[in-house]
Amino acid sequence: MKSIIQPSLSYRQEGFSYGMGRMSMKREYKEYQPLTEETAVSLLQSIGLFAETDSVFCQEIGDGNLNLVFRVSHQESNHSYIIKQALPYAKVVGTSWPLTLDRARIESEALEKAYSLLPQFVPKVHYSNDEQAVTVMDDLSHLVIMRKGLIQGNHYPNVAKDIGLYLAHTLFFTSDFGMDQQEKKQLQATFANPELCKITEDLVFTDPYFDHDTNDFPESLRPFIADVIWSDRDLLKEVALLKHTFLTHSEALIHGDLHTGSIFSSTEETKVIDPEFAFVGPIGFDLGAFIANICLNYVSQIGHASHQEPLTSYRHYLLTLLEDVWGTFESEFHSLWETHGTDPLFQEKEFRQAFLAQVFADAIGFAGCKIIRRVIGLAHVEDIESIPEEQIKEQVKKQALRLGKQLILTRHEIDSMKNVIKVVKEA
Ligand code: SR1
Ligand code: MG
Repeated sequence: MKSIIQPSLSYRQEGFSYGMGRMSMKREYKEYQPLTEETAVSLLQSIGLFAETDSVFCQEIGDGNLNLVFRVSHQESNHSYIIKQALPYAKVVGTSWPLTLDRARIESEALEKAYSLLPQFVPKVHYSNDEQAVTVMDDLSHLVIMRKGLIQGNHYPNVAKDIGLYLAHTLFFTSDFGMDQQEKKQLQATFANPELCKITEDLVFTDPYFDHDTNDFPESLRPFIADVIWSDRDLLKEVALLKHTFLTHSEALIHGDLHTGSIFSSTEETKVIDPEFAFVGPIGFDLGAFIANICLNYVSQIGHASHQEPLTSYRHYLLTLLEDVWGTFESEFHSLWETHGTDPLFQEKEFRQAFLAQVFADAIGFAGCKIIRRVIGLAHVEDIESIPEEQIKEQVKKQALRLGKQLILTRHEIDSMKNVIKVVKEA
């Protein structure tokens, strides 16, 4: 549904009542209300981002699994904002899956934290309201969701280096290496996110390894999954170790869901969005999410032969993203550690190297789990699901499962991105 809201039609939602402008805001709302295209406009007028006399256009554009997303633009100047509102349930399943509204607070606070460190890599938050689970932020529609760009065969020369920098800074400065260790305990409390963590614990680490009713795969894949995944006891042990790391390693404030659908790109710009799964967790998890989604696109490319560039050449480009993200992350993290380390004992070079080697192994293991969940579990990826030819799609899913499993099982031996790339190519 699209709405053009003329000034004469401007509508004030019962429950929202504000004074003029942001600073004099007076909140008198009573209870949470899902926004409509009309009340979304009214909200932006109430907080002074648009005037009551402005003609604005509003559209609900959310295509994710969980939230409402409105784009509100000024008709004459085309200036626009995004309003994101959490629903009290998981949109992908429906009202039968209640979900905390606190994730909106987590998301806006995580965006603000990242903005304070790296304003070039995240949208600016203009307004947030915890009770209404609303965040108003920059509109990034001039950029493309990276996942969609990769499916079309686009190149983004800066994105992997930008993500490497984003991760090095956000993770270092929220870890016990780069911040006051007493304040970090407070950070853990602020970002306690048990319900969203539980989604990851179940959907990434547990359900895909059993014949669970949240799983979602074609029946034709069942014998393969039963044989290659469910009956491999070594694999189950390694996934259990990774799940335990996810549950217990409170290393830094992580994004928590850094797949290629959470990244906006162009040839010049990179912006990270959607940190509603943020919590203080293992540093390798965000790297693993990025690596997994590049690998998923890599295996899916055989089913998207329509673009200009030859398959081998585009795949080669995708593999350079893996080298760039890790190479940039590792050297920037080391350099921040040398110059901004807060604990003298942790400055020991061999400790730093040992720690980052563990982060690398974790990242590769988490990448394997995230590949497998996108084939067996709930919430798939467009890279694979949009393959038009069913037989190719099934082959790609099998290839992804073999690759995910191999990464998990060999993560302690493949100690460089060059070796990871070998595994990807062999799959
Ligand atoms: C019910 S939420 C399903 C998935 O969507 C999000 O993007 C997360 O990846 C989550 O696991
Ligand atoms: Mg998301």
